[in-house]
Amino acid sequence: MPTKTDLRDDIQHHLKYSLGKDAGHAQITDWRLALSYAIRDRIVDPWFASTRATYAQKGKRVYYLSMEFLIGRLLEDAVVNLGLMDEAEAAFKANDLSLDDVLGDEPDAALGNGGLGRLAACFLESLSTIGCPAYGYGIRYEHGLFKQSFHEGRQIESPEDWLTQPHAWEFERPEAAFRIGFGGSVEELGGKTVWTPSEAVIAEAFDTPIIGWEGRWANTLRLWAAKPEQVFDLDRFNAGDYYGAAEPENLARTISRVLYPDDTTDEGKRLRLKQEFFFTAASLRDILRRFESECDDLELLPQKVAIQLNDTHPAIAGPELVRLLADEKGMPVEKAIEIARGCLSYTNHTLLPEALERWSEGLMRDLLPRHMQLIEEIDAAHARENPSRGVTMTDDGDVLMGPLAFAMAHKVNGVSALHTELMKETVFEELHRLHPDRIVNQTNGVTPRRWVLSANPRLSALITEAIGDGWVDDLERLSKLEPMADDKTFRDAFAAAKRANKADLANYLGERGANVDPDAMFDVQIKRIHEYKRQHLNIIETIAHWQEIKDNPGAGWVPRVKIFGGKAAPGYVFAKEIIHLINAVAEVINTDADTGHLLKVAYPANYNVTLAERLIPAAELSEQISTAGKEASGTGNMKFALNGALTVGTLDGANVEIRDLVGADNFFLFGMTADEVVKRREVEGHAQKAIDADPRLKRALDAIRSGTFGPGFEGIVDNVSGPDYFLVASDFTDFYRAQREVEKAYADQDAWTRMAVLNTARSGWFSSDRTIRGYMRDVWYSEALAAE
Ligand code: GPQ
Repeated sequence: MPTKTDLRDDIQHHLKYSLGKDAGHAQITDWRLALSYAIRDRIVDPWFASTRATYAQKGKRVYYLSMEFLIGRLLEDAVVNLGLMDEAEAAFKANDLSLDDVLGDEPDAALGNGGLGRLAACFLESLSTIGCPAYGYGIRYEHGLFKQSFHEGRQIESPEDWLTQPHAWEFERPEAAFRIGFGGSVEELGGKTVWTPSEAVIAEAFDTPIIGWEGRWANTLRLWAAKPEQVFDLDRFNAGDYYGAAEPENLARTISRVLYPDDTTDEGKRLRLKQEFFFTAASLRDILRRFESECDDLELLPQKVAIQLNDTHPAIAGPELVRLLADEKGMPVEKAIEIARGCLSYTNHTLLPEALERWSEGLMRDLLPRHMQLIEEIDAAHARENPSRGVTMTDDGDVLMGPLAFAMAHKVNGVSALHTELMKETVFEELHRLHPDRIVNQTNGVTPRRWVLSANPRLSALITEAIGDGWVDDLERLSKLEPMADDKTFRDAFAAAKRANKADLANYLGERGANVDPDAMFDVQIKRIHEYKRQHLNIIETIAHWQEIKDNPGAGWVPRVKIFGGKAAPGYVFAKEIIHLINAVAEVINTDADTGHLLKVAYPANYNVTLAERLIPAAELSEQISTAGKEASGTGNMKFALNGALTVGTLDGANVEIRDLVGADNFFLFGMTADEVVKRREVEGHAQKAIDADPRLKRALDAIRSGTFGPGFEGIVDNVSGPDYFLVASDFTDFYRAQREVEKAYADQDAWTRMAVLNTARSGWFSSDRTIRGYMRDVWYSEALAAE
């Protein structure tokens, strides 16, 4: 270990020698980069120590393959986990700078869309905190998730550009590169199957260390960038064809150019399949190389290697690993399937039919001819082992990636208890019957280091004062707060922390043109915009409530701020109409002099991880209102409960477990159950019946249709009063009732605070440390290590 140096000196050193600036001329970004390098220096030794410990122990490594890692900012996480907040603050104070401004300069690494990508990021942090030897593998997108702005209330997308500034955390590894082929043909040569691709790109590694709590352990996030085999075509350049000369480079780089902005829909693009194969194939090659550097018996692979497929996006890992073992290492195909299955496991994140990946056999054969053959062999082998059940990996000319991932995995997991049961009853019913031990549940979790400790310093200080700091990596210790729910002094301090967070948020929103009263109830729905998540139920209820207030403004209403945040996939027309409607309603309600002091709607643009870190600590009511059976788990719901917000929600995803833990009295339940939803859809004219039975709903829909909020919203009204697949109309009446219960409860502030304390005290189970331990025990069969 190098001798410990002073953080302030190291910042100055990097400012001068890494950035070439003196303090007098340094911009905020220079300071931020100087701090990042100084912190990175402190991560490298524990990182090396972890790697050495892993090699020395020759144990099992976990590989988490994910198309998305929604990591957000890294600097604050690293400073917090190394316990250097105070030192960093002091270092900048000496230069008349605030640490908050420096930390706030970092762009979000938005290499993901939503919950699935953020879960991967929480898992990386927990893997390091626990000391489980692990690698995250993904794509180094040049452009992450698009930026959102609003023009006349409509979503406008613009490209995200996080790499325009130097990315301080990564180490480029030009020596760690693999050639990844596409297309071409397959031949039998001397008893061997040989795939000769017709095109190829180079996958080059970039490593980011991920430091765990107290710097005890650090793992690696390895992201692949696509590079051309040949930088440019010299012949074409010399002939004056400058565009043509650059073509090979452009084509190759396209693969890692941009994150697909779709969330839970399958856009079915050739480039997407290329991206999936690109990073999966590079990762598998890297994994085999590392294995072979330690061991020459490939049959031992499952003892040393656990590969988790984050949804089906990397499901081509099944056939690719079989291909590597069989075609390249000479193992019989059936044996290769068995070995591959011993390594692979698969997490399912959705049951929505439109999100279950399928690729046409034609495309698959064209792009990955050998893999298409192997998929057929895997399918045939599965049918031989399980005769007469009619399970197949193909349907109507498409390869079904869910069944393929299932067949190639030794464990398949759902992400909440309800979702796991529904997997068994619906999409994987037949496969589950054949393999009754394969599906297991691992309810999602979130890292308390980011989502409580650093996002909510006021609450964290209060918790630590009350029960010590052991909760940070043993979150179930929050249960020690339970008795304090009955302690008035503690409740007052808890309420004061929330009030201060709300004041901060009110300032932030005010600077962006939304003036809100920090004493009103802060009611928050933040997530991707999707019909099943039902932001339109929320805004229609808001309209109905506004109409009631307007009828009788003096009736003692509880003032409320309805806060929305979220992006819609650029091609998702209905979701974009919902965004437009929310903004249009905000425009009318926020300028209504009769109701302005009682009801406001705020929709800050460009919701991302950093904005979530602002909103969640200030939230009092968490909206988790998806149609039951549709939200696989949710993870925002857990962050809110931990930060002392009460939930208004349906019995969907992990809401069910949240309610079980925090207690039915501390949760506002409404709506149909998953079973009732299925039955309700059978009722003819269900939407119209619900509207006829509830004059408030009818009046709200009439207001939208008649243009109270401007023209162009017929699509939403027609849907809600017609097919209404997501049962907005049928759940409206109960939602409206639940919201009035919320207000009744909020009117007694002290009783509300008691419920909020109980939410925090009883949510410790939702730490992603618990989730990771579950995977280690039930799926990966791996052990934690300690660095030297
Ligand atoms: N999820 Cl399939 C995504 O964020 N993107 C996706 O493409 C799919 C799922 C979410 C899911 O909707 C949430 O309910 C989960 O909490 C989350 O994955 C993590 O499991």
